[in-house]
Amino acid sequence: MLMEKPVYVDEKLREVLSSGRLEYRSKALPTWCPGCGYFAIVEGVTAALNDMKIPMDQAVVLSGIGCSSRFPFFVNTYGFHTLHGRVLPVATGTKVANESLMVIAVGGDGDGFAIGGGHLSHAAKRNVDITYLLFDNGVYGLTKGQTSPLSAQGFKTTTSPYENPDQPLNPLMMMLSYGASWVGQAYAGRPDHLKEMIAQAIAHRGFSYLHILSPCVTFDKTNKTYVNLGMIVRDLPPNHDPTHRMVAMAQAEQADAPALGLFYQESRPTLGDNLNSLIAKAGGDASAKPDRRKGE
Ligand SMILES: Cc1ncc(C[n+]2csc(CCOP(=O)(O)OP(=O)(O)O)c2C)c(N)n1
Ligand code: SF4
Repeated sequence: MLMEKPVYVDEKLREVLSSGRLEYRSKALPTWCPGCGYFAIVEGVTAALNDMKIPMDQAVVLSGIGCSSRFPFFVNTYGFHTLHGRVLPVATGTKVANESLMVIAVGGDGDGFAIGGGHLSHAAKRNVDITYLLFDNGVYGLTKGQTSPLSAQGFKTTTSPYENPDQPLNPLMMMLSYGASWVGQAYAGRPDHLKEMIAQAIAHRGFSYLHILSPCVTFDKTNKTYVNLGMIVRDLPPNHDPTHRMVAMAQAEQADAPALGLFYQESRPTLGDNLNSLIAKAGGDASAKPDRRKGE
């Protein structure tokens, strides 16, 4: 039987150092708990930016509030740690103010689907040309383990010792019905695939929603753990057609066996395109807009 080659630390270190992706990491070391899935996401984002050769001064990483939202501190791009649940309006404003920026919004499932839930539909339907990376650990990590709208029914947490009575939202179904033009899912326990999905999401022109399953090793010992997720995640079927929303929804419905990959993609005008059309209709010249990068 063929054994998989073990990964040696010094080999891995050489590979990381020579890849150039550490340039995309800031000097601040992540403050996350050892084993948190978020380490794989910062690796994925920096590796994707490096592979895509996106200059650091053309990228901005924005976040809400939460363990996940500490993210901008750890990458060497422009960044802004905004208010709890408000990353999408800030990301929308950032993109409208400076179309040349590559905007990545990040945050937790509490940030995105509880306090920030009202913003999801608008960013998706307007097709703002940004990438939204949603870190789903199914719990409020920063505030020490309360349930989130994505917590499983029956999950016992610090503030629901008699079990969470609510059924979770289905985030992929929501984003598909809101009109997100790119919808995918990845898992922090599959870092190579995660990096590929982040790169695809960034490359898409329009609103990209990447749902990332990511264990909280401190406040969830029973539910979305590496062991449990590792047993239930699956690849999308090889013949999955990402141009059909209903086909994507059928996959999203199978939430007990989360599929990884690109669920849905369509090409349609972005918010920026539509605003430029409005400017033209009003007799203006969109190309005469000030170029922020030149300080105009
Ligand atoms: C307006 C407001 N309400 C509540 C809080 C407290 N708070 C901070 S982070 C957070 C939830 C964090 O959970 P999540 O977004 O899932 O991120 P995680 O910490 O799990 O990465 C809450 C409720 C806050 N900072 N601001
Ligand atoms: S509390 Fe949970 S989400 Fe927060 S850093 Fe620790 S493991 Fe990660």
